Amino acid sequence: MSLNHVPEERYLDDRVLLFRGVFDPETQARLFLRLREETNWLDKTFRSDGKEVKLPRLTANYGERAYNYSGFLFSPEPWTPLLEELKRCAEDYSQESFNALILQFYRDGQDSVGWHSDDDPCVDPVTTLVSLSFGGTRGFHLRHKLQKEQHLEIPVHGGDLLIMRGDLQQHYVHKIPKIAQAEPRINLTFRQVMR
Ligand SMILES: O=C(O)CCC(=O)C(=O)O
Repeated sequence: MSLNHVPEERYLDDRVLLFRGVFDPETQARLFLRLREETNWLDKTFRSDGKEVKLPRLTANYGERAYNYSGFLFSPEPWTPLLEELKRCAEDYSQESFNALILQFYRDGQDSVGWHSDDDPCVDPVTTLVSLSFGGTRGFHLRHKLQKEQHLEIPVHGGDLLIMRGDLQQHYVHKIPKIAQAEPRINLTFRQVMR
């Protein structure tokens, strides 16, 4: 399918497309504040070695379908007008439609998400995700599941839109590692849940 917009950067045989500064600095800063205030953020815990451990970030799920995300079953909140507007933007850039959204709030450099792929059973193996970022810059790392030396770090800034598509989730994992210092950052990933 042909795209409406031309990406500034392409990686991994066009399975990762990056559109820089889709939202100008003022707009992305305003959207960051609205998303921080208007989202029903959850402070989740998981069990590790018999202990309750906090997820190192706040998280939320909106949309039409429950999402089974890395072992957490979310009950989604309904779309808000703001999230519907951002969904339309994600759909315009990707030429795909989405029915679920996961939001992550990295409060500082100690918040992170570990290596994972978005290949949960509720999504198709060949799928498109659109990731919108607001606030501070973080390094988005991608690594091949088998050839671990195939490792890429892409700095993602507030206002950028990143598409992951094709069979990327089958072959690559991604993460946002901890860093010493970072401004707060909010990330939205729009997804199509099938089951
Ligand atoms: O914060 C990001 O850019 C990535 C978020 C992510 O990996 C996820 O929501 O599954």
